[in-house]
Amino acid sequence: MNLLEDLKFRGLINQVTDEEGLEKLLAEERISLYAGFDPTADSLHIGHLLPILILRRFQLAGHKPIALVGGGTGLIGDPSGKKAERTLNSKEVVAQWSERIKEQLSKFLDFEAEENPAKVANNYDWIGSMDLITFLRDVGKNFGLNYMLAKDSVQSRLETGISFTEFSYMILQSLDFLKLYETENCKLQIGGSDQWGNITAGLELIRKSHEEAKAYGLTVPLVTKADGTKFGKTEGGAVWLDPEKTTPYEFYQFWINTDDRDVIKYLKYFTFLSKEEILELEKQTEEAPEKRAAQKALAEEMTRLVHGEEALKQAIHISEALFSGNIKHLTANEIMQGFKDVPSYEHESGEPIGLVDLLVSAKISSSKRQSREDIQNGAIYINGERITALDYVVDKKDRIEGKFTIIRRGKKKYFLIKY
Ligand code: 383
Repeated sequence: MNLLEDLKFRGLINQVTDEEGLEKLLAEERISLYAGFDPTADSLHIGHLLPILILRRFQLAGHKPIALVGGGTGLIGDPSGKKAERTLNSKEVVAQWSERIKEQLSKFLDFEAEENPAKVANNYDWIGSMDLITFLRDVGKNFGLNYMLAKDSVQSRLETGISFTEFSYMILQSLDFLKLYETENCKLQIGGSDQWGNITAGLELIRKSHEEAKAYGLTVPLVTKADGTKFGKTEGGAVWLDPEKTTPYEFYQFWINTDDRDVIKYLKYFTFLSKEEILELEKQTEEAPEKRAAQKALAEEMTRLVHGEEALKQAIHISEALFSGNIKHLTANEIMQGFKDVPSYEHESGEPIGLVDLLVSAKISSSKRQSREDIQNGAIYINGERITALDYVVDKKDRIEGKFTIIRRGKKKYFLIKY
């Protein structure tokens, strides 16, 4: 299967400017292509993954990907797909976020590849130093007001309001495409479906600047969920690629929880499993959905891809321990990930403390009487082991790596005692 056929099988193509032309080009040459990412936070999230992985798919097929960090455009704010004007972040903050995002992007691409090494670029390098007269004379002249006003990103904001700043954004992104076309012979820009307007504006600019030029745009679909809720959000908010913000365990859990109706689509979108492997998992999901083979494969592939083999092993270890209640063998690091959101109590003195008292202080049981009842009923577990002795004293021996004691009340309610 060639690259475009594979992308089609995976349902990854939303729109292409000239599919036949692109197919021919890809068969003839090793091309450079790019996708842009604005530093609007200190990390990318899974909403950014599809285009990043498309860059990788192109690289695996022999082409040269350029990941562009919008250090300049991030200071302006893309109105595409946004209902309201953005608040501006300071230059220092955007510069700092640009660095982190550049590092994250780099993990997915190969900079050492002999024939087709990846590149990263930052549009602050050319936008940051451009003077106003040059911008208005050399760039702005190519954009008709009617053309700009007709764009979805502008139309959808005419009622609610859009500043001149955000209105101008498409010109900057177009300039990037032209710049990369001229300096890197970059002939294709990819992005999410929200980027179609900006990408085609860039193609216009390239056409106007170079008569014979032929460049292309391709967008990936918006990832949807069968239950109608927004993809990539959990109760805790966005699912980040930064392990400090979303732990590998949480990341793994996010994918494991995929609905049967979505899981095959996500395997196609996000993983590098082959068509045959995916079709096999599809069959297994139809025949034995309760085994969740497809969800497991998805969670494994994604966690390995984003966080690496070691983090994947930990995530599986934590998931199995929490599922079985047998948590004795978790390391402190694994506990921190797995119990990030459970209620915790700091036992400041660190002195030995009677279990009855501890349950009350940590608000695990509502009173001493309740606390005794809970223990006698066999509802209390320390590090996975049931404790029924009323005179049990919690001390050093109960601390995992000297840092935590995990108390469970009933089937599923976990509490973390920190020292
Ligand atoms: C900036 C300069 C360029 C080309 C692109 C850009 C960024 C672009 C944008 N993209 C989104 C972002 O940065 O705002 N104007 O958060 C998202 N992308 C990708 C994809 C997506 C888009 O980074 O659909 C989701 O991830 O295109 O919303 O020269």
